[in-house]
Amino acid sequence: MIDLYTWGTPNGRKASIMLEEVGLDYTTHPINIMEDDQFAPDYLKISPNNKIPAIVDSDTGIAMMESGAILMYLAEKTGKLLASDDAARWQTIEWLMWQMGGFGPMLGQAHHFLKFNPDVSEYASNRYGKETQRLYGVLDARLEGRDYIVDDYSIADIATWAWAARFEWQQIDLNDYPNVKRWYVSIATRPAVIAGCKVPSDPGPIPMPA
Ligand SMILES: N[C@@H](CCC(=O)N[C@@H](CS)C(=O)NCC(=O)O)C(=O)O
Repeated sequence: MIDLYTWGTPNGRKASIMLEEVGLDYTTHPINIMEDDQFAPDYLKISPNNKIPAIVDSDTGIAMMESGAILMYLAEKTGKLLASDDAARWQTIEWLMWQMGGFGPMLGQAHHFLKFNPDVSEYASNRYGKETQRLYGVLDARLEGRDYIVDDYSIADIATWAWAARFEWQQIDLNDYPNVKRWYVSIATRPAVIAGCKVPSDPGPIPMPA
């Protein structure tokens, strides 16, 4: 049994989509980051960086923060969504790290400077807007001639898709990135993705490109 501590954000959804995909039983504990639940002393024992998501695995006693590590942990635990042969395994980890180091943090800044505070700094809006477009271009090139980021659907797709699902906030028209659009739509219709996006509460339909 897994205890999942989460909120309805891209990083949180990586964990809930993964739990739905691998079919593990889990209990959801909402951590309302708008009300500072992430700073509660009890939560810090599980997630010392004050962020969601986090998990506790009662089978092993392991508590874990950081969505990328959680995806790798659950993949190893279940033998799913992380290839076992060396080349595909390392490519999956490579693209997961690309998401964790670039496609997540930069798009997160785009949310601040394109959606929530578009007038506070022209420099920041330009910087994160352009970097977001560049990263979508990198993803589009990677997906040329491929169904998924590596060979089969994997934790790299889950991690990246969860951020692409906020394309509207990032002022991205997926029609400008046709390979990303095809990949995005195919993942958006997976039952586990639809279920994982309703954790901890249902925000309504997954955004779809025009
Ligand atoms: N690198 C971390 C980032 C986690 C993160 O930034 N979580 C956000 C929600 S998406 C959060 O908890 N924000 C609350 C805050 O910043 O106080 C991960 O991938 O798990």
